[in-house]
Amino acid sequence: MPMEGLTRDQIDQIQFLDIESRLQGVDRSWSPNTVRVRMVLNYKKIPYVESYISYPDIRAFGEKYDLPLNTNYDPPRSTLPAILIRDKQGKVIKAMLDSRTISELLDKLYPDPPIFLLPMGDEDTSKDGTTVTMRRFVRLLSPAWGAGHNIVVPSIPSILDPRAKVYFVEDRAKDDPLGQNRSPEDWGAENPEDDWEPFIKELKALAELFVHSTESSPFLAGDKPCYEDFMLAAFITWFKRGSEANFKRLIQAGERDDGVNVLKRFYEACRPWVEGHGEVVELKD
Ligand SMILES: N[C@@H](CCC(=O)N[C@@H](CS)C(=O)NCC(=O)O)C(=O)O
Repeated sequence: MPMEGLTRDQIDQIQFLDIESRLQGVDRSWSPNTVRVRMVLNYKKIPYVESYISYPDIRAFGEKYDLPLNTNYDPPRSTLPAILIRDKQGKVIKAMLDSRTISELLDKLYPDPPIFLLPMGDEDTSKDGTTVTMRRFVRLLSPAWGAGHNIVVPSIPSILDPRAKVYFVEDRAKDDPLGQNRSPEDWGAENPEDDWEPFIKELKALAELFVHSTESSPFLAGDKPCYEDFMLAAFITWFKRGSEANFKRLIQAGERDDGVNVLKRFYEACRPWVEGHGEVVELKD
């Protein structure tokens, strides 16, 4: 399987692999990692087909295509999203996982419109000091992700297909924040406000990145979305798919002093790319 030097004219089909759920239609896709790649494909208008894999089958998929393991897990394991790229003979000429690695490849193959727009560094580089940098964004998203974990993860088992639910509940019990092997369904604090209060604090800090948002310029870098917007929109989608009530409360944190909700505006602007779907095909050899 050639890894380097892939060109667009070699590509006959891109197949996007997402995680199965029991939700239907545009709601079927829910993962904060897979939705990012979906957004890249949709924003760049890259033709693709898609297939869904249930959690317990991800491992066999990874083995079949000899995908590198995701070392963030202990022990390392195969994860989604993944893509398979086929040539005109239907042969898989590239198989890869990891949302950022996939997005970088897609950006190289389909550079227009570009998605890596944010400058890297911490410093504010714009004249008015409002430029969002990649590091600044990640420094704000990470704690929000951590603080929201015990709110969103308990909502996930109920949206999974039955086999995936069993797998997920058993597997994630090992990560019980109290170390008691509890099902993730039980991870929420006894008083939900104990989870929400710190989460809202982090969300408000994130929402400050949109302080200069306008109707025509609702994204982190202004009027054009970038990869970090996709990270944030996918994160919000995770909450939405798990629980509409959680989503509504999360979005409330985006209310600015002038009454404009910058997170609502942002998410609405991202929705076409969150909800766009390729033709669903069976996973074949
Ligand atoms: N850094 C990876 C993370 C991917 C990841 O952790 N995916 C999870 C689902 S959201 C997964 O596939 N887990 C498989 C499992 O737990 O067995 C990426 O961005 O693609």
